Amino acid sequence: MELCLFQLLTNSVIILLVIIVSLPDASKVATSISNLWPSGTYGLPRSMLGCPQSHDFEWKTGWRYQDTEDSYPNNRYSNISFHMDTMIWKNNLNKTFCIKGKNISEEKGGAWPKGQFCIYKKGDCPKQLSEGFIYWDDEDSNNRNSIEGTLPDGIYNHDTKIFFCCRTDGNKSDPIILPVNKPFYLLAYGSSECQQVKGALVTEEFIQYDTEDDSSNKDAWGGTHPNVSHEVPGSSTLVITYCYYDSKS
Ligand SMILES: [Ca+2]
Ligand SMILES: [Ca+2]
Ligand SMILES: [Ca+2]
Ligand SMILES: [Ca+2]
Repeated sequence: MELCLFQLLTNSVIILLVIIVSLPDASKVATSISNLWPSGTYGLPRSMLGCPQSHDFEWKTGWRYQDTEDSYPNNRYSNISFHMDTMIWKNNLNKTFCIKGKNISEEKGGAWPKGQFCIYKKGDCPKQLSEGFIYWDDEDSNNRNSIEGTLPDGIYNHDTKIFFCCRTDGNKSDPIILPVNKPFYLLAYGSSECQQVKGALVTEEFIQYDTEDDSSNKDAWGGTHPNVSHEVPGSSTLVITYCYYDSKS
């Protein structure tokens, strides 16, 4: 009888241990719903509410004033929904960026998750993201392009060439995990459809850029770049899709 009781107790202890060991580690769970931005250096469009949150790094900001077409100018944006920290006039625009530098402590953010989206390039593209660019042929006459602060990698003279890093190997409808406690932007890749993000409502927004009307318009894009198209085939007007993410709660 005593032996039986001992056996019972021993079994109970073993079962309890098995349960404890198989319970998820609280710290691991916390990491998997991370509030950390992926490692590396890169940029995002800045929302009207500022840069996304950060822990062990600071977002630097900068802006690019783009002097776009002056003749019958037609810059536009998605006025039903638009949250970018950007001034858009018919003939010019000024957009701002959030640029992530290196983490202050060891990099803990991990890799960008598998998906289909683009971000601005700053230094080397993060792992698994490939590089591309968009070139805007800005106004040729009396061009007043200007810059200030920290910008994505690019060429900022009388025209604008900006480099991007895109991840292309996932499925847009499989939500990826990113910090959603402050709104942020990604750029759409491949089509105007946006990547889904866990816990966030996503809105497709756009900017239509009226680039130089001259017949020698030099608008171009290459490599792995965000979704961009002419407003009308062959027109000197570019449309780019921006994805705005806001927490569901
Ligand atoms: Ca202009
Ligand atoms: Ca030009
Ligand atoms: Ca012009
Ligand atoms: Ca044009």
